[in-house]
Amino acid sequence: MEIAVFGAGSLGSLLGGLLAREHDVTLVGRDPHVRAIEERGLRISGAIDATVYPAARLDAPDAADLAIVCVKAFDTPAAAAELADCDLDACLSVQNGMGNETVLAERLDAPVLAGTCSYGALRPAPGEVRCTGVGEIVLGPRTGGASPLADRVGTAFDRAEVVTSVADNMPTRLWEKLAVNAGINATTALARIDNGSVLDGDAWSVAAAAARETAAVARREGIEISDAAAEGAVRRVAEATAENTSSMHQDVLADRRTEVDAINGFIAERASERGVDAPINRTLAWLVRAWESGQGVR
Ligand code: KPL
Repeated sequence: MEIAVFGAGSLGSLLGGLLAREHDVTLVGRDPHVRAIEERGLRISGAIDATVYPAARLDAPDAADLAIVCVKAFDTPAAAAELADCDLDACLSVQNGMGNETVLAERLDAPVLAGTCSYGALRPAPGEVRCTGVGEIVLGPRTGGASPLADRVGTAFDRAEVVTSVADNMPTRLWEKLAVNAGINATTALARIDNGSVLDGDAWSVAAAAARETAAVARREGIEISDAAAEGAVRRVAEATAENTSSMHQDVLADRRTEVDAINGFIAERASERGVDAPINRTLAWLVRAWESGQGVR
């Protein structure tokens, strides 16, 4: 399969690198990472050890069987505009935050699948990615149900030994992932702690409350997630990725804009539209946005 991975950050590089063990992969990213991959290939270290040689470029290729979008949520409109000129059979969003698939579907002729990822990744240097935890990709039609296309993509991922499940309930999976990100990302970024530390003391009070609020908003949207299930999902992921630095924590350490608008900001906004109280998500969004403004990255 010809696969273009749009967004060669830590997750895009890891996923693209793993898929390159079996498929014809092009990573679309920025220099100096792209130049390093062109010159020396992509080194994968940590839980998986491999050196792979995907193509790497700064802009979208003309065509691909599958585009995998891994850019930050705030870059989705720009990625969609660029991908609109690419001849694609399918697109898969593997991103944090809510609403990315809709933005892509509005711009692209190709069908858009939704995905979530629980692999952990860090990009320590140009041309390198470290797998900090083998997780799972879950993918399926963005509005739920089964589709032969999702099965084909799942089979292609399996062939590359990427742990993958094809799901017929992606809307529920996306809200569960949102609860996990709402609980872990801003809490770890503001307190500068690793994922496992959200299980302790006051950090857990904040993370669990953010997850419960997410479940309450999801239920108003017709997605049945109990408070206990949302809290349990945060706990499971925090345990499984205990030593990881969350993506928002990585952004804060690197003085980059975060995805808070598409995570806690999205929940706070939906909550107020639906008449649900979400003070913890509102506060987390406000604090992270204040940090972004102070750093001049907002
Ligand atoms: O998705 C993640 C992220 O860091 O953005 C989690 C699941 C919290 C893993 O670090």
